Amino acid sequence: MTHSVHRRTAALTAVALAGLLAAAVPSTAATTTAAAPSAATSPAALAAPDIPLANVKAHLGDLQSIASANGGNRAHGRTGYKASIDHVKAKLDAAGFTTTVQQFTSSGATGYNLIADWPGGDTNRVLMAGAHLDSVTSGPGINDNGSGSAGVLETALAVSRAQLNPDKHLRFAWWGAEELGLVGSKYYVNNLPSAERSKISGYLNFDMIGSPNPGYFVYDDDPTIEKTFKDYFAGIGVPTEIETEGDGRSDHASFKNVGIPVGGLFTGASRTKSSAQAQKWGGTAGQAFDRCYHSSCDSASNINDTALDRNSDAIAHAIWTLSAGTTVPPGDVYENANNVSIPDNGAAVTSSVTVSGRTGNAPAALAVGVDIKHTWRGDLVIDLLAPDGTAYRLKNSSGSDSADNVITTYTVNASGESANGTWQLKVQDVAAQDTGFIDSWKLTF
Ligand code: DTR
Ligand code: ZN
Ligand code: ZN
Ligand code: CA
Repeated sequence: MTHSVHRRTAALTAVALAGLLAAAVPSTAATTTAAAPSAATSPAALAAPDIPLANVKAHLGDLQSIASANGGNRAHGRTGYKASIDHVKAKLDAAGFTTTVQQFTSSGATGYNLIADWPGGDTNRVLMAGAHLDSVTSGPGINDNGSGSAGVLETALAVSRAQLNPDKHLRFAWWGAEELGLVGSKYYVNNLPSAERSKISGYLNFDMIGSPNPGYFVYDDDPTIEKTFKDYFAGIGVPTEIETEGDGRSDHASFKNVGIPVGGLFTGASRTKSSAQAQKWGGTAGQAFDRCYHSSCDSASNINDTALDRNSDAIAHAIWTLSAGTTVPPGDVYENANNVSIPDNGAAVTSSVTVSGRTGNAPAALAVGVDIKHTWRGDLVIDLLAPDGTAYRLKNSSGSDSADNVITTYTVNASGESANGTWQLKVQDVAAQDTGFIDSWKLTF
């Protein structure tokens, strides 16, 4: 994916105006801030497509038919499970994925994992998404976990339709024998060479995403992944809660146990929806999120379409967003070229840039380029202020430094700061005589 780098500086009129304002009215306020130009149009991640609910439902219908034709279930070691694997594999092969069926044995029966790699992307940075495809023996397992399997499948097919070419390599997985104790995903991780494990930047898990009396729960294992999902739901006005019952209870645990960042979504199982939850999500208080959990009634009618639709779209949002890479290649510049006068031996002044459209935190080596025209630069104290107000000292005053101008680039470890927001350069002249102004400054990510 090529990133266009844009350098944006404010129009000259704004520069003249800011200069006049600052000069004509020595600031009595604590700081004078030049108007921040609109941020450089950083290459935001491509927006994910809508995942058609009808397509996801069609996959659930297929899985229901498979269960009905194979003794009423799709459990590990039963014919219904292998038929499910074959069905999903065929769709992915037809869509251009490179598929692998990984066999293992559990409880005396052969189990199968299906791995589907989307060709392209940096194979040293792999984003994975998965769902267990097996049901319990007592029923067809449409919500648990046809829903997650279908949502991941349709997202993978959407990647193919879009011919997505993300920074990261995409890998999708459908696990066997989860109901026997995460057997398939554990087998996959345990048999993955450590060099391959270290390439996995994150694993997203989807186990029960269409519960009939749904809640909207987000795993809180990794902050970046959690935020990606929470931002999505906030964007569609749906409140979420942190998933609290899941630790160790689904396939993400296999990845988390070896230190891979994980996240995921869940709409609830046998726990009861509270009144407060019914208030915010609708549905029925005092009733289980899924009354058919692990039961024969977990069939195609045991699905809430709105929850399935929202969560499927959230899967696509996370895939598109997190595969775009957490940092845009160096060279993405955010600049403010407004002149800001620095009062002699007076209050600090600031100049700001607004960063938006980035994901995650700022880099550990954030380049802060400054161009300050000022005689006897030893008068000056310079700080970088992060969006949350954290100050990073760039330069202390130095009475003996009589040279003119500060035209240099500082490197700041800003990895603890959210990249997006308004960053400020703060400059104060702390000694009488000699004056100057901020000519321009910039952040380079
Ligand atoms: N272990 C899943 C269902 C399940 C129960 N609680 C959670 C929390 C988070 C994810 C999944 C689950 C199963 O029975 O397949
Ligand atoms: Zn289950
Ligand atoms: Zn499950
Ligand atoms: Ca001075």
